[in-house]
Amino acid sequence: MSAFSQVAEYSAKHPKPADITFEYGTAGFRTIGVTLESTVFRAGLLAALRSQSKQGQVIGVMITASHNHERDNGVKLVDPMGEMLQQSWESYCTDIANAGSDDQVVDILSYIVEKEGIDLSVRAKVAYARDTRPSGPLLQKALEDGLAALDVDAANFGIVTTPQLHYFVRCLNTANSTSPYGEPTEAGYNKKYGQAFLRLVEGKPLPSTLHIDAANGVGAPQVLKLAEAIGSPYFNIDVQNSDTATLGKLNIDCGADHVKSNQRPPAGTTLVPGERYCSFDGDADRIVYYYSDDNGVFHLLDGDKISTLVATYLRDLVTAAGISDLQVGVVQTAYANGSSTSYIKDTLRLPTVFAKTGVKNLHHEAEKMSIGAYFEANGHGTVLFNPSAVAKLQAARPESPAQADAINRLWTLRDLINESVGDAMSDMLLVETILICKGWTLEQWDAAYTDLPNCLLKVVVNDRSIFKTTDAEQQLTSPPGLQNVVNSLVAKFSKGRSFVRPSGTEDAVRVYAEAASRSECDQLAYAVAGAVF
Ligand code: 16G
Ligand code: ZN
Repeated sequence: MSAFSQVAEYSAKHPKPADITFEYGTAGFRTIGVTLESTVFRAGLLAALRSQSKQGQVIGVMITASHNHERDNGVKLVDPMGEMLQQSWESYCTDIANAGSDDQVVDILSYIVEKEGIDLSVRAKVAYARDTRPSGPLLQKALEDGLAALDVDAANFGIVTTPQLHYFVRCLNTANSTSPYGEPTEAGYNKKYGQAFLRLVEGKPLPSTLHIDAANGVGAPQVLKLAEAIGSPYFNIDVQNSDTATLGKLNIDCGADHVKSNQRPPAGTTLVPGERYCSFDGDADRIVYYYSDDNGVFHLLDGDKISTLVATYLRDLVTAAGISDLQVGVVQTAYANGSSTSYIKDTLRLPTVFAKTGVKNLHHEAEKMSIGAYFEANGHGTVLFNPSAVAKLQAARPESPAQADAINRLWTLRDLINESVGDAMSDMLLVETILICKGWTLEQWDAAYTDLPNCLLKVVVNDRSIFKTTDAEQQLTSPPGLQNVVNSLVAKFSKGRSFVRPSGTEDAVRVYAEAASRSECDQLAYAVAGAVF
């Protein structure tokens, strides 16, 4: 019996909509949820082959559309260390998702087996989960059919955050290694991160209740479980927008994307000066903080502010540890506010590089650094310690109690950080730890630098594929001549900067602009958008 003998029969239960072309984009497939049945079924088949190509290591499949509308859904594959699927496999995903017939699905599987030299006798293992979206159960069933068609050893992790699934995958694949990542359960996740937090804050509770906007998504129940594991009085939180049961509420007028994009609090939240607020997105892999000053002015602490806070803390710890050749670096995207980049370069004196938008791109750049902090301005990011940094920490011989303490803290921080992917809950604990250790309010954190006024516009064009970029999306190479027009517009404004890039998730082009004043920034953005249109 051929390994694929059951595939066509199962595939027939999940026919591809004839009129849709699917693409494995920046964060996997993402579109209207109910149209994704065939795609998710086929993603299950590919996850099986990917696992076999990785000698039976566990591959993850997450069904989510993150911050997007509740009617949308998506699916992405997670590689063995919890990182995004290797880029060379993305085209296989796109090809199989668009196969026109069940037989063609089988042909593509056979082609991949041949091309990748896959040993089909290896038992495939897949771990999967989903968020709270209404189309989730339907898509989960399609996925389970895909896994059944290839007789995969499958583990359902239920309704969890995207970073929790990434964490489970890494735990499962390191379970028998010399450095297991943790227990692959929700309780194991809460224990690992909660205990690291408690060790770092040394018995100091949060200075005041932290108000968390959970976007009416999966972060709501999960952060409550985390807080319970940490225990009172150490982690007092108030979770708002926690209604995952009522249809139509997910990400609507709330959540990290709403707060960052509109630069205002979630609808219905009146900020009290002196209180602390943060927002997750719908699958809890992004976080932003914010507060109101005494004059009622809203202040956003976005991914750039988080990365500078974290990089400063790590740099100071490395210095205190007396490890001279351990370098902290920062990875940003073109969306990083110009003030943050200047602050990292000129004040912190840390190396910084730019990567293309999308977590996988930042992650790969951060891997090249000893300790690499990467954050998108939208609040998605984490910190990676590469093997050489780990070896240096291991070899470090403290010459004073202060050095011993700093080395110990760096080790414990590694346990607090979800290195597999950006994680709102782990990042929240990291920020809270640093603020407690420094005795800082959000206002004190915010004082490091002042963001330049900035603006992001979406321009719907006939064909976004003609927009091609280089230099981490900061320059256009196509359409010809457009970059020169952008340059001449930028030159007219004080501290002006602008770039144009095609979206990786929507059929549109994005225009970003910043300048010395709000009115200059808006003028620049609309002038560039006009040139694009
Ligand atoms: C995806 C990315 C996010 C990025 C966004 C850009 C992941 C997990 N998510 O949501 O990091 O900021 O796409 O969207 O990589 P855009 O290309 O439509 O502007
Ligand atoms: Zn997300």
